[in-house]
Amino acid sequence: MQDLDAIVKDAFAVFAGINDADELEQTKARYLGKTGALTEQLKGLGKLMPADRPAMGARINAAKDELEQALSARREHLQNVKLEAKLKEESLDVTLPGRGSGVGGLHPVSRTLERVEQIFHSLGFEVADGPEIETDFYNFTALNQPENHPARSMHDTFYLQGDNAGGKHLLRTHTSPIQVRYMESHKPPIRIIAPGRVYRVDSDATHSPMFHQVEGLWIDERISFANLKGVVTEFFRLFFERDDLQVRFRPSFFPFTEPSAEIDMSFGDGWLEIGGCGMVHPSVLKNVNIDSEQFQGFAFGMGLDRLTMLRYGVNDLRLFFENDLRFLRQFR
Ligand code: 2NL
Repeated sequence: MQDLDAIVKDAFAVFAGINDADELEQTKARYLGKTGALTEQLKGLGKLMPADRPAMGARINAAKDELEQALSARREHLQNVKLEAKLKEESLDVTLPGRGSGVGGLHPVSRTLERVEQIFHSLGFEVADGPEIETDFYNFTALNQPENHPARSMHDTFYLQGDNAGGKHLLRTHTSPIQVRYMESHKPPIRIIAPGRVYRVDSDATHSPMFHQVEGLWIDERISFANLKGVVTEFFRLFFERDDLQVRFRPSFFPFTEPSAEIDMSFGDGWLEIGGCGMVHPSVLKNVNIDSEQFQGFAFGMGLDRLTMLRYGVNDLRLFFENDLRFLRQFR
């Protein structure tokens, strides 16, 4: 049988050398566990003469107490060391100045939108809104878009999955459906702009799958192509703050207008295409129950992102959608 004093001495030395709390608890078992050294001593009591058992039992229990005390002391020591290390690591300088809260600002495209709305408001236009998820009817059919037109294909338009029963749903490809809905629920005279996000399957330096458009619509009894040119020209002169800015119409085609034109504005020595327009097609008016004999009007459309690029001299459309603060901060 190992000498009790030797066991205690050995345990003290071992405990003192342990620097990890878990390891300390595991080592405890070597002395006080089911098969630990002191436990073995207790089991050996039965082999002693009955008269010797009480004294030996008392000595073993005293040794157990000593070990428990040594363990507690080591535990506390390790805890203190750990706490010291943690406090040191988390030391914080309460005298440092606060970080403050950063001042945000409007996105450049939002600034353009506000400017566009303000200008058209000054020309008597209201701002209309509508859903970004549209039906085939409001996005295409009501706008006189033929059933087999390539814009209606999955290559060009984002269709939503799994709801073909009640008519296809899609992400609107232009803001015209806002105007179709408005014409359905309002009688002429109608004078609105319809700005918003639109979606097309397209992505490169000049095309983003999501971009911003603003369309305009003026319907009344005597609205002419001359009114269209006047409004569009006045808008661009106000927007770019240039009284000498020229606007030119080039013949074009859209299914929803007749006649149709591309809008060019003077830019340096040349011309720049900046939008499209035309007189609202009688079939479109018929689709929203407006009498095309009594009423007529014009519509136009342009890209808000493009307007923003021109106004601020930004050369890559993707910068607007990357949320890089180094870019956005320049517009605060
Ligand atoms: C472009 C061309 C255009 C329209 C949009 C329109 C809307 C209704 C009826 C008729 Cl409800 N027309 N919108 C008309 C002509 C051109 O946009 O280049 N957009 C970026």
